[in-house]
Amino acid sequence: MTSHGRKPPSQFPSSSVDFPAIQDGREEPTGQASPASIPNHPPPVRAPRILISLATFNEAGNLRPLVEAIHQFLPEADVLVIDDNSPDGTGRIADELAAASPRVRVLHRPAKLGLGTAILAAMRDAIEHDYDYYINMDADFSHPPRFLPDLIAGMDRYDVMIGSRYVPGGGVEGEFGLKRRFMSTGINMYARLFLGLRTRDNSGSYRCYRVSKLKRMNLDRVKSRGYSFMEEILFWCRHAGCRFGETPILFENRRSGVSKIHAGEAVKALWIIAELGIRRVLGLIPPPASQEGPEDSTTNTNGPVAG
Ligand SMILES: Nc1nc2c(ncn2[C@@H]2O[C@H](COP(=O)(O)OP(=O)(O)O)[C@@H](O)[C@H]2O)c(=O)[nH]1
Ligand SMILES: [Mg+2]
Repeated sequence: MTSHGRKPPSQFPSSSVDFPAIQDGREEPTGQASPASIPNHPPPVRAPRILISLATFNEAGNLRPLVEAIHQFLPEADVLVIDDNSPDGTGRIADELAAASPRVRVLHRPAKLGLGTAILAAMRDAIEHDYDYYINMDADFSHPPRFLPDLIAGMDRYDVMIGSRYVPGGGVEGEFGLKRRFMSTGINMYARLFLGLRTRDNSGSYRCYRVSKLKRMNLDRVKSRGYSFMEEILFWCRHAGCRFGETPILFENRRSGVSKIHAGEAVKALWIIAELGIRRVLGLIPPPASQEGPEDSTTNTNGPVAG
């Protein structure tokens, strides 16, 4: 694997969005401090550092306008494109974007290695470069950038914010074929059942994670390489005591290019989730790397509690 255009992550002096503030040197931005624990000189408050990853395989028609749109909504965010040697030249476009903007970096991988491994690589990058929040988005405009501020806003209460199609106000715009709807509803019920998840949208990848929580998890335990990664990582986040929020999004059909999901991948995903569920029921899941952090309190930020 090679990485091009690597630059140190940027510091954000100011922000156009109403961000939850991060206090330097403190893990959790929220929580009640007792008067005795309030220092005379509180640590400086700064805007959070945000990394957004775009995994790409043949997204040449989408990448450039998507990066522009992201920076319209979150000008301070750094974008990491993870391209798996796309035959359509997406990697070259990513290099051009990185050359033109200090906010864009590219990780080139030699071959199509799966969306899950791309997101894992981005999580490791976020940890390595000390970001506060890490967001993943599909690179086909299915995840409209206008919802980015809502994801960020939920991070003052939650460790993982899910851009959700299945909470009030969320949904799918345009055509959502019966087959796809059935698959999506089915996989979500399946994941809730096997993995004990209580969140509604467990299969979408439009999410924001608190990097300090990712840091405390053992990412080497993640088995999924493809699409079951979305459910599996929620399982491990829950295992690590993350608090979950869901904010409604309107998913859109991809603007350009074609989907890369195929039947073999879907079957593999079902098996990985079932195996993890069986290990969970049999008590064979090792304890989290660190036991710190609050228990799961699954809640929606906009709309009723998910349960
Ligand atoms: N780097 C990388 N990106 C991938 C891979 N498979 C899918 N993607 C990207 O992951 C995102 C979701 O994939 P997509 O084909 O749209 O899946 P769908 O929305 O479920 O149909 C898109 O940005 C794809 O370009 C892969 O193997 N490697
Ligand atoms: Mg898509």
